[in-house]
Parts: sequence; C-alpha cells; structure tokens
Amino acid sequence: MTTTITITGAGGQIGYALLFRIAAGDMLGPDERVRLRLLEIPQGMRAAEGAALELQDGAFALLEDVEVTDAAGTGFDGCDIALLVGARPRGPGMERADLLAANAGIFGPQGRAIAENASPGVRVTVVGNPANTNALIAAASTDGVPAERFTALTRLDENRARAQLALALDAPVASIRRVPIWGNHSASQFPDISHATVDGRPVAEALAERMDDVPAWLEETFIPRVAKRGAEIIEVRGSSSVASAANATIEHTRDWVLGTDDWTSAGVVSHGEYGVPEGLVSSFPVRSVDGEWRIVEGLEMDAWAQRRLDATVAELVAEREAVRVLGVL
Ligand code: NAX
Repeated sequence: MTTTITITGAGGQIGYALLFRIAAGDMLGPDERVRLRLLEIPQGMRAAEGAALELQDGAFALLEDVEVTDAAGTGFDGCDIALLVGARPRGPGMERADLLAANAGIFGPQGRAIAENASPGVRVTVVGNPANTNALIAAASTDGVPAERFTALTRLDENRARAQLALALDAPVASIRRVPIWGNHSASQFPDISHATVDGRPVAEALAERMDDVPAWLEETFIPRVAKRGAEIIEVRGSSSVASAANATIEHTRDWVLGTDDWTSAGVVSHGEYGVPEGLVSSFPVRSVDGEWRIVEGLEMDAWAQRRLDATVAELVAEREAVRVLGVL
C-alpha cells in the first residue's frame, strides 16, 4: 500500500527533520510505501526542492514519489495524512491578535484546500503554532471533513514531561507512563502526574520517597520546566526545538494510524469532556482505537488539578474569541 503525506513548511527546520524519517518508514512502518507532497510558500520553495533532491539521494526503498509545490490544491491532492508545520512565527512587536490573524490566513485556506482535495479519511496533525487554535481554524473551515480529523501536537510536551520524571526518579523513560498534557500547547499547559506510573507504581509515591514536598516540586520545578522547555532549548541551542518536535509529530501520527496500548496526549476536538467547552481543540489523555482518538474519560481531578485545567482552557477560550472577533469562525 502507499500513503500520501503532505508536509507544509517542508523547507523549514522541522520539515527537514521529518522528511527523512518518514521516508525511512519511522512513521508508518517498514511495509508502507509513501508519496510525499512538500507544500511551501514561494520563499521556501528552494529549500524544499533541495530537501527533495536529498530525498532522492537517500534512495529510500519505501519512497515512491516526491512533489514540491506552492499550490495548496496540488499539495493536498489525494492526501491521506497532512502534517501542517508551516506557520507564521511571531515577529518583533507582533501582538497575539496579529499572530492569530496571520495564522488564520494560513490555516483557514489550508482547511478548505484539504476538504476539496484530500482523501475522505484524511488525518491532519497541526504542528505550527498556535497549534490548538490553528487546528480549530482549519477544522472550522472545512465542509464535510469531521472536526475529529484535525488534531494539534502536544506529544512533545508529554515526552518532555516523561523525560523530566525519569530524571527525577532516576528511572528509564520507558518505565514512565500515563502523563497526560491537558489544554493548550503553551506555557499554560497542565502536565498531570496524578495518574502517572513508574514501572506500574504511582509516580507520586516514588517522588515522595525522594523529596519532602512533592506539591511544591510540581508547582515550582516540574510544571514550569516542561511548559517552558521550548524557551530553554532556544536559550541553550540558539534555535527552537526541531528534531524532538519532528520525533513527536511522527509518534503522534503513527499512534493515530496504528493504535496505542496505553494513554498518550493529543490536542483533539472537545465534545464537553471534563467541562472543556465543546468545539475547542484541547489536549486530553487519549487512546487511539481503530484509527480514531478516544478521550480517556472518568478520571478524578482534585481541586488543584481542576484549577490548572480551567486556567489553560480559559486561554483556549480567549484564543477562540480573538479569532471570532476577526470573523474567522
Ligand atoms: P521554520 O521557520 O524553520 O519553517 C517554517 C516553514 O514554513 C518555512 O519554510 C516557511 O517558508 C513555511 N511556511 C510558512 N507559511 C507557510 C504556508 N502558508 N504554507 C506552507 N509553508 C509555509 O520553522 P520550524 O522550526 O520548522 O517550526 C515550524 C512551526 O512549528 C512553528 O510554528 C513552531 O512554532 C512550531 N512548533 C510547534 C511545536 C509543537 O509542539 N506543537 C514544537 C516545535 C515548534 O516550536
């Protein structure tokens, strides 16, 4: 079988880190052939064309075809999976409303182009920031494609959270499970350890053996470290997260297609679960079953966790309002 994958912003940094791993079979496995559509804006075309030349030079057995274009109709033609990476970054002096407006001008038309050209079962993973609201805009701009087909990437945040817990507990990262991210992919996000386990036992219990005040560590160290990790990477590396973001994009999309054996996190459309207003694209604990994300329901939340969730959801509501004022929704 062959899957057609469209990558927007393919000439950018994350695009460059994604393409070769997809061609090597890291996303859909060693038996699935892939056809890549690299969608760029005119200024990004040369970089994307260069990446396409390198893809040829990789001689990947699974790579059937690569096309580079700046026309959305061609880019999304027959697309089964769309990775929406290209976005307008915040420029100097740019207000949040300007950023939302600029991105609405990208994700609205791309949503429409997906509805008109992609395959009926298309799956969309939005990486470009502000990812949740960009996914909401794209979903709202389509006729006929269910909103559930549009998701936002929060897997990188979850991976960061699991890695920080592994360090704190001196445990292998693979032994840490069930660390969902709630809400927005932003500094307001809530990485939640209430249900997390390390080798099957509660993380909270294991942390309490190593520190006196677990709640203070969560509030003052763990949550800010995870939520602001992007800024830390920029400070140390001099450039934003790239390979880790591409890795998370691959894991998110692979799990959506192939299924999960436990919880993970994804920004998905709310139907009112946990009091999150219907229609928002919020991160939740999810499982992937039969090719669809299902929100893990019925989890207990104490008052502190509820306050954290409410705060990040309030930010998503404010972003939706800002976009509504622009007349986009
Ligand atoms: P780059 O600036 O390296 O690349 C972006 C590319 O997108 C450029 O080549 C540009 O020409 C292209 N582009 C811009 N508008 C486009 C459009 N309308 N159609 C097609 N292509 C378009 O950024 P990069 O480091 O690759 O980051 C891409 C996006 O990922 C940014 O918005 C960034 O904020 C976001 N991130 C999201 C993360 C997440 O976890 N959700 C984490 C990493 C990253 O910060």
